[in-house]
Amino acid sequence: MAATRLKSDFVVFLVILAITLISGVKINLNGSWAVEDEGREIVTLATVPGEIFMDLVNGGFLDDPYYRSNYIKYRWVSYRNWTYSRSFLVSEDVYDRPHLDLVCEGLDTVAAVYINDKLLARTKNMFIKHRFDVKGLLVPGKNVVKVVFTSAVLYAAEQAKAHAYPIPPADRNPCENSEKYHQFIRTRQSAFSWDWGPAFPTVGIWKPIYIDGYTEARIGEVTVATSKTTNSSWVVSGKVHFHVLSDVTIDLVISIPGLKKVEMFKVKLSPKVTGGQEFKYRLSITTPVELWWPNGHGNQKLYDINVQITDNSLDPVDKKSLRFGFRTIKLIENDIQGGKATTFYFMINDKPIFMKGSNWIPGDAFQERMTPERTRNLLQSAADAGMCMMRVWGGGIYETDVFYDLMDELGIMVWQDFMFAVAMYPADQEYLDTVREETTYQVRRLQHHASIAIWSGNNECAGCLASNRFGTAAHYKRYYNDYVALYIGVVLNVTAQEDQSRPIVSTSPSNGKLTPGAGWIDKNVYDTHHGDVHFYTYSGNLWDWRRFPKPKFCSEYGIQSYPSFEVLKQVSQPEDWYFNSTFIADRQHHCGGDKQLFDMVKAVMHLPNSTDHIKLFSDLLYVFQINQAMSIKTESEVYRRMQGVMNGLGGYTMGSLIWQLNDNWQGPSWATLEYTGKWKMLHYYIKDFYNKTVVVPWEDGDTFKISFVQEDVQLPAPGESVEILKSKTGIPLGSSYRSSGQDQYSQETFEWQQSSAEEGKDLKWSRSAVTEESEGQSPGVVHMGQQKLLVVEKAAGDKDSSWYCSTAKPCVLVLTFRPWDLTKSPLRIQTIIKQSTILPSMVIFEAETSTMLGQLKREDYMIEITVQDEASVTLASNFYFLTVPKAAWGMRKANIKVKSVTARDKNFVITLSSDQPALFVFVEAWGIKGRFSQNGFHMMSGPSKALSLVFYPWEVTTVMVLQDSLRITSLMDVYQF
Ligand code: BMA
Repeated sequence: MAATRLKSDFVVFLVILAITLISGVKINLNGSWAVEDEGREIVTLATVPGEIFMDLVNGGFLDDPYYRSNYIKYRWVSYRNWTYSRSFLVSEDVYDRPHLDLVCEGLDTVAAVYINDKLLARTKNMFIKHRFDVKGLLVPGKNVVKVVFTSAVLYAAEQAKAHAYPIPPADRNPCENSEKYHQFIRTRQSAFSWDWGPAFPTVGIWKPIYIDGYTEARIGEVTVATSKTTNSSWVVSGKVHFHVLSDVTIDLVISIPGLKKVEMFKVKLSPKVTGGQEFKYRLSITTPVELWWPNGHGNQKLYDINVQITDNSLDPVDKKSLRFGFRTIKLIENDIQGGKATTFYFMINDKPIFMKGSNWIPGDAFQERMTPERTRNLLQSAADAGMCMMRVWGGGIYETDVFYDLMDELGIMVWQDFMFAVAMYPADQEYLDTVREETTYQVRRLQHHASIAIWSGNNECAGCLASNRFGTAAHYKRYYNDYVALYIGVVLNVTAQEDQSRPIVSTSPSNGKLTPGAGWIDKNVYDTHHGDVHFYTYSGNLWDWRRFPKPKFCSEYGIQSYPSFEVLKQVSQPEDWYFNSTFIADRQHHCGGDKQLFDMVKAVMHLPNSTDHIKLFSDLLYVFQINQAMSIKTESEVYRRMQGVMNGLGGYTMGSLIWQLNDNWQGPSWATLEYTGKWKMLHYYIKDFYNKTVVVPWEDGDTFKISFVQEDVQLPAPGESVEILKSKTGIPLGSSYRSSGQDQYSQETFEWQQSSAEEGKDLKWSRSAVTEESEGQSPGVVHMGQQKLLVVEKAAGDKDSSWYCSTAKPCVLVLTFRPWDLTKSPLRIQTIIKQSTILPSMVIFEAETSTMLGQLKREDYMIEITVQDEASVTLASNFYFLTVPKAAWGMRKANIKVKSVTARDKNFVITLSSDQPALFVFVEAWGIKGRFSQNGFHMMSGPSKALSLVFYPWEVTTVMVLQDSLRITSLMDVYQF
C-alpha cells in the first residue's frame, strides 16, 4: 500500500465534496419480516431490527412479558428455534454492481443465513457486524433472505455438554429463575437472568440489515486518536479500514471542517493483503482547538471528521463521518510509600478528575424498546445529577451508537467493559476466535468516541477465580490458563493493538498496575490500596460512615431498593402487594434480598405498621428507598471527602461509580432510576452529593467534624504524611493533610454569633463552651473557646446579616440545630472559614461533640449545614442526624399541603407547607413523567416557612393535571399510632 499526500487546502476540499456526493447502493432490509417456529405452530409478522418476544407480543401471542411472573410463563419462547424471512427486489441496476454484500450489523445470536434457500453463513456472536458476499446468490428480481435462529438456551446447553470440562457456574443463582450456561454463547449475558433482571434469552435480527452494492472498495471502521504535541499543536491520527474487492488506487480525503483542515492521500488497496486493508493517517493540527471536557469541567466540544474515498474517476464514492474531541486521558498510578499503595485516578487534559458516576446495564430485556429517547432521558438524568463517568458493565451489550454519541455530548466518560461477567469462560480455539473478531470490531467501532476513558477486560471474572466463588480451586490451573488465554491473549492484546490512545485494565476490580505482575489474578482483588474495588455490604446501620472503606477508586457500590408503588403497580395486582407473595418472590433475584432490606431498615427506622395491606406495601417501598438513599449518600460522602486525602494507606479516593444507574424491568434492584426513568429518592440525593462542592458532616469518636470538598482544587501529592492533631487532653481532633511541615491553614476564626437584640429575646439556652484555650493554636481545626456563645435562632426566620467574610474567598459555615418538636427553638452556630492553602477536601469545623451539644439531646435535633460564600450564595448544604430516626423523640405526623402550583415556562413551581417538621418528604406526580428539582427533603421549619420546588415534565401537562397527580409522603405517614 502506498500513500501520497496531495493537498492541504480547504477550497479544494469543498470542490471535492461537491463532486463526490454519489454513493454506493443499498437495499434496506429492515422493516416487516415473517417469523415462524420450527413446527410452524406460530407464523406471524416480525419487525427488524427486533427480537422474538416483541414480535410475539405484537402478534397477540404474548401479553406484556414484564407483567407479574410472565417471564417464567413465557420461557417456552426461548426453547424454540425461530426462522425470520422476507423477500426483496434486486433491480438490474443493483444486480450489475460488481460487488454485493449482505450486511448484518447484529444477529442475536446463533444463526444460519440463507439467500434464496442457499446457506450463506453461520453466526454465533451477537457483537459482530457481518458482511457476506452475496453477488453469486442473488438474482435480478425477487430474492428471499432467511435467518434461522437456534434457541440460545439449547445452544448454550449443547456447548456446555460438548466442552471437555465444566465451565462454572452452570446456573446463575437459585433465586434468579435463570437459564443455564450463559458463558457459552456470545450474547448479552444478562439475557439468561441477573440479580436485577429477568431471563429473556432473545433471538432476532437486532441491528440493521441491508444489501450493499459497491465497486472496488468500501470504508469500514475508522479510528481517531488525538495527542498533544506541544501546548498548542495536536496530532489527529488513526486508521481507515477498508473492504476491498480488487486492486485499486483510490483518493482518500480526510477533512476536519471545524478546523478547515483537509488532506488527500493516494492509497493503493489490494484484497490480497491478509487481515483486510487499512491506511494509517496522521494530521498535524496547528490551529487552536477547543478542548473536550467531562461534565462539570468545561464544554464538550466535538469536531466532525469526514473520510471519503473515490476511485480515479471519482465515482463511486464512499464516505464516513465521525465526531471526536481533543482531550488527553491518563490513568495515574503512582506509588505511595514505596508502593504500599498506588494512586488510581484519571487526568483529563492534565487535570486530575474525581470520577462521579454510576454503572449502566442494558435498559431493557428487549433492546428494540430502548429508543433513542429513553436512552437520552436516562443519560440526561445521569448528567443532571452531576455524573461524569459511567461504566458500561460487562454483562450487557456494547451499547448503541446513540448511547456513545450522547456520552460524548453530555461529557460522561465511559469505563467500557468487554462483555464477560461473573463466571468462568471457555477458551477453546473457536471461542477465542470469535472473541478476537468481536474485540477487533468493537474497539474499532467505538474507539473514536471522546467519552471512552478506559477499556476493561471483564466484570469480576478474576475476582471469582481468586475467591474460588465457583469451586474452581481443585482445577485452578486449568481455569487460570483459560482466563489468561481469553482476556490477556485475546481481549487485551487485540485492544492494545487496535487502540493505544487510552488505558486498559484486564478486569474490574483489579489492583491496577500491580495485576500483570501478579500473573493477572490478584491475591486480594478487593485491596483498597491499589486499583479499583467493588464494595458491597447489606446489613445493619449503613447510615454510619464507619461501615465503608477508603479505596482509591470504587467502581461499584450500592444497595437495593424497590421501585416506587406507582411503577410496580403497572405490572402487578393487589394480591401481589405483600412481601411474601409469589410475585415478590419471583421479582427478587438477589438471594435474601428482602430480608436484608428489612434488616437494614430496622437498624435505622421503625418499620411501617399500617393495617391496610396496600398502604403497608407502598410504605415499605418508600422506606426501602429512604434507606437506599441514606446509605449510599453516607458511603459516597466518605469517598468524596477522601478525595486526595490519605488516612494511612487508605483514601486518596478519586472515583465513585454507584451500582447501578438504570433498571431493566420493574423489580427490586440497586438502580437509582426506575425502569420508566423516574428518579428514586437516591437519584435526588446523588444530585446533592455529586455537587461540585460538598459539605460532609461526620462524627469521629467524640469529635464532630465537617469536611468541605471542592473538586476543582489541586490535589496534594499522595503519600505526604498525615498528621493527627491532638489536644492537650489527648482527644484526637482529626487529621489534616500537611505538606512538608507547612501549615495548610491560616488562623481561623470561629465565633458563636450573638444574634440581634430581637432574636435575643427568644434565647432559650446559652452556655459557655468550655474547652482548652490551647487547642485554638492547632492548625486546621476550628475550636470552641471560652466566651463563645451558642445562640438561639429566631424560630420565625433567618436573619443572616450578622456575619461577613473578611478575605478574598472565605466562606461562612452555618450549623442550625433543628428540633423535631416545634415547642423547642432551633439553635445556630456560624463560623467564618478562612484558609491560606485550599485543599480538595478539608476539615473546616471540628468540635468535641459533647461540648458542642452541651445540654442538647441528640434525640431532639437534627443539624442543617450550609456553606455560603461572602455574597451569601450557598455553595453546599447538607443535613446530619444526631441519631437514627428510630431513636428520635417528639416527631409528629406532619400535614403537608400544596399551597400552589404555577406554570413557569415549560416547568411548574410547587409550593408546599408543613405544620410540623417532616423528614424524607417525597413528592410524586403519578402518571406524569418528569422529575423534581429536589426530593426526599426535610421540612424542618414548621408552618411559618413554605418550600418551593420545580417539576420538570418530560411530557406535556397542565397545572390542573399536575395538581391532581401529586402525592406526598413523609416519614411519619408510615406509622399508625
Ligand atoms: C456486582 C455486579 C453485578 C451485580 C451487582 C449486584 O458484582 O457486577 O454482577 O448485579 O454486583 O449484586
